[in-house]
This record gives sequence, structure tokens and C-alpha cells, in this order.
Amino acid sequence: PARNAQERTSRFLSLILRHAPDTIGLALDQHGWADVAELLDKAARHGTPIAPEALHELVATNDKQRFAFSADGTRIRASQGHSLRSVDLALPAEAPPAVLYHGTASRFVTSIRQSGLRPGSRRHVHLSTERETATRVGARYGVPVVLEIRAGALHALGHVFHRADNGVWLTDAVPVRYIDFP
Ligand code: HQG
Repeated sequence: PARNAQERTSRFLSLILRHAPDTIGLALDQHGWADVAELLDKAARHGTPIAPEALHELVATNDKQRFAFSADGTRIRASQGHSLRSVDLALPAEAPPAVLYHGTASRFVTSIRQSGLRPGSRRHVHLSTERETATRVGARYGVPVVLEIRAGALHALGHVFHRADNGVWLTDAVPVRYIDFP
């Protein structure tokens, strides 16, 4: 599908800030932050110029609030979705709602019934508060299936949950017996 300039920039930033900063010779700090001036400079040298105003507009209006600036505006990071093992977002542990949703594709259900939810190539399993969001997430990979996660019960057992800056809930894994299949 045709992508507008902002979506192309968002996808580029997802690549750089979640998975492969070395593509443009950038280094993230241990909490995933990049220096904004350095990012813009290295992106331009790489042939992907991003105007400062375009970056601010993207951060402010991005559909999933994928990126956030530091309080002083000099640094930027992806709010979640990393695969880089070196990044620790240092989010505080938080008590989740009793139920969270995970969107997956029907073709993964047999495997999930066997081994529960695993983070795959990312650092965490991603969960949402809205069933509708989970449906959209699952539809990326096939016929969507929404799983209900008994997050409150897992948390009571000592499982750690974090809420990313954009509201996505993150946890390391979900055992099968805390998943309600449709
Ligand atoms: C599945 C997007 C087989 C899991 C979204 C998922 C989200 C298993 C896939 C964010 C499994 C991993 C993350 C098991 C889990 N056997 N399959 N045991 N356990 N899976 O993309 O949650 O647009 O890494 O169900 O909106 O789909 O990029 O995770 O289908 O917020 O900002 O393995 O990425 O956000 O896929 O998506 P992903 P996800 P962005």
C-alpha cells in the first residue's frame, strides 16, 4: 500500500530506535535513548533526512505514540517494541488490570496452547487494555484471534508487568493456564 512520508519516517525510526541503530551508526544508551541532534545528523547522512519539525509532528501525532522525547527534549526513544537485548526501558513495575488482551493470528493458536505466550524476537509479550486494539494487532499476521489474559491473577503470583509510555502493557511471558482462548 502507498505510504505517506510520515509513515515512512515512522517505520524508519522504528527500525533505528527498536532494532538496528547501527544501520546509521547510532548508539542508544542503556534505556534506549538517542540524542536527537545526532539522530537527525546520522539519518541525513544515511540518505533519510528528517526535518526537526517533521520529527516533532510525528512524535505528537503518531497513531500509537510509538516515540517519546525526554523531558528536556534533547533525546528520543521508542516507547516499546524493542528487540535489542541491550535496551532496558527501566519502567517501574505496575499492577495491571484484572484482564488484558493479546491479539494473535489463528495459525499461532496451537503453538500458544502448548507453550503460552512468548516474546518472540521482542523483549516482551505485548498486551492491551482494549479488545479492539488486540484485534488489529492480531490481524497483522493473519486471521485475528483475541486471547484474554488473566493479568491480575498472574500479578498476584509475582509476575512483573510494566506499562509503556504509550499505554501498551509488557510482561516477559504468559503461561497457558492464565490465557482464556475464545
Ligand atoms: C505470537 C506492534 C507461536 C504472538 C503491535 C505474535 C504491538 C506465538 C507473534 C507490538 C507464541 C509475535 C507487538 C507461541 C506468541 N507460539 N506464536 N508460543 N507466543 N506468539 O510482532 O504482539 O505497530 O513480535 O501472538 O501493535 O504481534 O510495531 O508481537 O503474533 O503493539 O508499533 O508471536 O507491535 O506495534 O509478533 O506485536 P510480534 P505482537 P507497532
